[in-house]
Amino acid sequence: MQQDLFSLADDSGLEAVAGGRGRRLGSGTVLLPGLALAEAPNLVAEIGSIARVAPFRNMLTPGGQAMSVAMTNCGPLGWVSDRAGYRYQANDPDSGQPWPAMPAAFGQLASAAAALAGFADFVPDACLINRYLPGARMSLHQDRDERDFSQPIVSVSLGLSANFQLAGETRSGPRLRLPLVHGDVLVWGGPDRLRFHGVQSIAAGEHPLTGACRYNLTFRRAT
Ligand SMILES: O=C(O)CCC(=O)C(=O)O
Ligand SMILES: [Mn+2]
Repeated sequence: MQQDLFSLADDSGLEAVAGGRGRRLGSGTVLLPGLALAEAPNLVAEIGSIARVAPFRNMLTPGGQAMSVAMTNCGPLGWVSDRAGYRYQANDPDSGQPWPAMPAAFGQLASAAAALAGFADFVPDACLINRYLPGARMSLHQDRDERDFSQPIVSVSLGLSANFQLAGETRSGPRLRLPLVHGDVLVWGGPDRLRFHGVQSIAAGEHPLTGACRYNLTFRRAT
């Protein structure tokens, strides 16, 4: 069963939160449409600087398949996947060097978004940067490699649009299909922290800021 949310206009029936800047999609899930819009050019420039030091790469799943989404990280810890499994580590496995520092603008945006969604004092120690070229997708999964599930996930969308899928705590239940566009920020935590989620195959297109690609920043508190 799939429920479509094509429009988040005021008549969508969703509860407005954060003084009208957010829409509640679940008891611990808040969409903040366009929250990152003003900062987006700076965020994309920072992604470019990070990728010059820690280039995007298609990591291997534990089963040995290359992921369609290319990834890099910034911050004290980075999420990695290879034949040994999923984990966070302080060094880029490709270079052996620490991940690039998290730009101040990244941390500030993540903390502000979490606070607007009702999660005070969120200080991320990891930012996974996903790069989706047209055709790339991320299958339904939970974010569960972090130590403390009382800390939310903050996800920032930049560039080409995506159809985000949001399920419950099982893969098989009803799914919400949520269009995420440039500048949107989605926060999930509390009772929704372990919701399954994924991204459908990105459609071809050109975005004025990112070209033929979508970036997603996922802020986590890993430790
Ligand atoms: O790209 C997205 O919107 C979601 C990414 C995600 O779920 C992840 O990196 O774990
Ligand atoms: Mn995820």
